[in-house]
Amino acid sequence: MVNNRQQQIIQKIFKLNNSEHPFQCGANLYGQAFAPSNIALVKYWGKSDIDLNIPYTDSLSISLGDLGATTKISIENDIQDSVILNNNKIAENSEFYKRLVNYLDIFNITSEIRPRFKVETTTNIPVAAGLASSACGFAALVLALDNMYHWQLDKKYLSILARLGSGSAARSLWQGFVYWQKGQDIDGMDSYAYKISDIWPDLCIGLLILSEQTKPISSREAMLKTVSSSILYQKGWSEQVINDMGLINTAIKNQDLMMLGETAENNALSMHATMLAAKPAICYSTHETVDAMHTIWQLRKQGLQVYFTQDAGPNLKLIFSRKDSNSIIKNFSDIKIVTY
Ligand code: 2P0
Repeated sequence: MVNNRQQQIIQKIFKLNNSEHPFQCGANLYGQAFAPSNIALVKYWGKSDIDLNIPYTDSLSISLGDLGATTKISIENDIQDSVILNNNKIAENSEFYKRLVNYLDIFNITSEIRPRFKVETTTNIPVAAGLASSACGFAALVLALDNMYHWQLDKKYLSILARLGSGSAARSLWQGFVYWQKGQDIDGMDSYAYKISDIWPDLCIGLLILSEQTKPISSREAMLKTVSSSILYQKGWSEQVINDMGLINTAIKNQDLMMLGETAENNALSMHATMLAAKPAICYSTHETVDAMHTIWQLRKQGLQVYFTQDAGPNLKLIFSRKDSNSIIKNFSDIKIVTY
């Protein structure tokens, strides 16, 4: 179902850009783009506006280099869109298909029938890593549309458009450290992300896949339940984010691994604490997750500077220094280290 408030955003952006309607601009035969996946060091958790994906708090992420999604979009000569993910055609009755088609529908701000599209996406993220594939997916789609229709939109507007698909997609348009400001406007026109700095050369991220079980609850659903029922969230999360944001910004400025790692780890654990305090409790950690946390804390006691962050799933992302890569691999043989 097309949401009018989302369409008002599209209208505003194209008016500000002095452009015609999104699908009435002259089109190339196809558009193509890559967007990196990102992981938050200060998490986005909870929406003040569910329709517009406006978050309650700011968030800050690090992008994952060449791990992400590449999307190609072209006109489909058919009565419906086709969606292909990693060479598999997606069924039209699946939630994934419906979410993508609904997203394309919001760009159709005229009364005419919009063109039908073929959307082909390939991802190179380890399938079970729980690496917010919706983030790089919607970011790559927006960039591919911009490329196909020559919108030439400012990245701030592309970030807003990506946000309408998935909140964390607002941050997937840049490499490096990216800041998503929640904004003040009730129409969401100032809720967008921007790059704050490059990743410092010595910093490493490792993906530790611990469980391939499907998630017990989607992050979208889990956010809603946490906001409505967790007193820890209601009384503490905003303050936690304000405090952590100050620390992470200082850590980035000073390239201080200990400050960055300790703050990101505490932020992730606090986010999960808000979920554990929801009614009923939401717990993404498995016993493998908890065992890995204890291993990391033990290694730290022994002098290895390694920290973790955890998103809406059981897997961990490790934060460490490049010079310690061999020690990390020795302790976590299956780890995938992101290269920049
Ligand atoms: C983040 N996560 O900041 C947080 C931390 C998961 C845990 O953003 O409903 O897929 O599409 O806006 O962006 C995952 O949630 O949710 C997420 P929607 P999204 O990365």
